Amino acid sequence: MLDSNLAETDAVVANAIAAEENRQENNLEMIASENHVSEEVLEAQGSVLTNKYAEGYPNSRYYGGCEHMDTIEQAAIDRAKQLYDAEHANVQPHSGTQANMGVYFAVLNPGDKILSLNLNHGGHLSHGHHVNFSGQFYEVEQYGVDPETGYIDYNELESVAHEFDPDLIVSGSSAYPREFDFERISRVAASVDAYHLADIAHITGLVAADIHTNPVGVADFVTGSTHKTIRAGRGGMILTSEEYAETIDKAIFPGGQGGPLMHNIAGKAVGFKEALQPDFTEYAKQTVANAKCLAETLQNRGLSVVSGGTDKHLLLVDLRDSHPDVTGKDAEERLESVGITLNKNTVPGESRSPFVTSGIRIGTPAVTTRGFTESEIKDVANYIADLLDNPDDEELASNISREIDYLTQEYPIYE
Ligand code: DSN
Repeated sequence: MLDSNLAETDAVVANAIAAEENRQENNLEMIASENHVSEEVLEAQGSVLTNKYAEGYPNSRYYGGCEHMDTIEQAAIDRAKQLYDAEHANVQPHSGTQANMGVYFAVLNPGDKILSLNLNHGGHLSHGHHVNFSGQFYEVEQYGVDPETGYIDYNELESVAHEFDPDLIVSGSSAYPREFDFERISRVAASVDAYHLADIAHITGLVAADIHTNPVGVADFVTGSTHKTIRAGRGGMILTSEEYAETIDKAIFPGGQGGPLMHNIAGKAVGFKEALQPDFTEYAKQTVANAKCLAETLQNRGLSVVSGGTDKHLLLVDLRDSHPDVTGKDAEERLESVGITLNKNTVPGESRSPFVTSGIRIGTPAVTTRGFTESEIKDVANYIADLLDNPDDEELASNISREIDYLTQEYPIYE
């Protein structure tokens, strides 16, 4: 069995994997939460580690045969602590949402109160949205951005905090293009005797590279995904102080999860080592430079970018002023048809449904991994603007599609 080849034994899955490999190579991946990991991370994730159960933590497992698991998990923990200057790291959460769940389970009781950023203003489902467990187990109030500036309205946040009296305040987002003022949110949290959880899912790579403020040591808990800007194995992590180490570990296992996904933890360890190398800082800087260039070029073409730009790897385009008849869904589909993959996204003050939306979110982590700098990004921004201005022009679409082909061939992902 171990000698057989997937293409021979399961053509359905083998062909879909090959087709996906082809799609990633031949399209521009501009979904802000995605990236292309190294071949080494792929090797670790596709290994025999998937066979092993290792409930528990290094040197304290419920199963035998875990000595190699200990080596791998300890490497991931040590590297995460070094990257983020953290006293304690738990690398077992299966995803960023599971990491948030771990923190909630550790310090909240059902019915306790969470204050977080509104989803339409860039927040995340796991920060208390009613369709998610976090909105069902806890009482939730939200803060938002100033409609004029697109920046978080910290005065509103402060007054809502005093009125609502939360047990935990979440800072962090999946579509807010600006830095959070973590220190200010910690002060607000302290003033109402609440915990502060900073969810850095999207910016784990930028924080690791020291080009974004690090909330470790400022917030009580920091959660993140490990496969977005940090470009490591898929999953989540929690960073905290020694004070909360045991509570957090127990909340993840046995509290919220079973056996750790050791193949993913190996992928985290490998990606974290890559992120500790000097060239990762260059990558992270270029990712942000590319996002700023994209925002500026789109604005020069008359598009409205929420908050007027970005501090990070992503931007949010509000189509309502420039293209009132084009929905986020239309834009996503049209751009996908020429080889630019991004996602429709709600915008502050949204009136359309989340399946339609009035905006698009665009990210630069994956195209920067394949080697793009400002020069390619300017071309891509102009293709996006051209197509939004002329959505029915098939000749234009086919010219852009050809240009994307040239770009993807010039900058391959995997050899
Ligand atoms: N799905 C991720 C994102 O796109 O932001 C968050 O979970």
